[in-house]
Amino acid sequence: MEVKETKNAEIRVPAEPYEFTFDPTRVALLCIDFQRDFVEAGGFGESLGNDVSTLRGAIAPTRKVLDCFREQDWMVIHTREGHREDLSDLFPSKRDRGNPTLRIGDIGPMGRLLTRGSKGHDIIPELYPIEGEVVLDKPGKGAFYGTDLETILRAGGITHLILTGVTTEVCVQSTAREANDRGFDCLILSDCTGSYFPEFYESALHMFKAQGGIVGWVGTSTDLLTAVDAAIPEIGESK
Ligand code: TIU
Repeated sequence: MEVKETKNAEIRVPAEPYEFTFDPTRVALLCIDFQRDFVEAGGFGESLGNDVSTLRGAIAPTRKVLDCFREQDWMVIHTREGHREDLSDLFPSKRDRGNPTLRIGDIGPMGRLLTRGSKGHDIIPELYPIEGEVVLDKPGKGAFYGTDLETILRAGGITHLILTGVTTEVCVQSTAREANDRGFDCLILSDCTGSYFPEFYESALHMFKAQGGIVGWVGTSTDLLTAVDAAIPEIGESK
């Protein structure tokens, strides 16, 4: 007799350094800091001297993964780096680092840089959260630092994380390391993350997967979506 796959089937994704497997009831998608301030002109990223166009390639593939998670009703968490309007949670060391022309809290073309409530601080329209998704404000680079992310994940029974976001070697890397130390298995999708520095993007991905996956696994959105499709055929049928 043919055994039908169920929603609880293990999903197996080709990845490096080896296959990443997860129980779909225990997985969450992290969309890290897809904010106008990093991805669009006139924001915090540009104020640091960066070419923000280098990040835009990550948006379309992340949208496909987001659509898949929404369709499956799997947990989605969006993070936003930024600070309270009174800047009471902003360390002087972070405000003054690099002596930029515009600092966090100063007014730029999209409002106050990296300040909650400003246009620049918000998530880009292409990946905008919908009702039921977690939006997590964080004052640091890692998404676990100074937030209730770990509580949310543990309460939801989450053990496996799919990581997308910007920038690869800053907030994504910090978050992956924090997650790894807390016992979460992380798959970083290489086409769903971006850096202002191509060499840092490459190095960060190498570091994740080196030494048998010392921080986590690296894969692609296509391989993830194909694996989900194969394990849960109704995804394809409902499109
Ligand atoms: N500057 C840089 O590459 N990144 C950040 O400041 N924050 C995040 O990565 N979100």
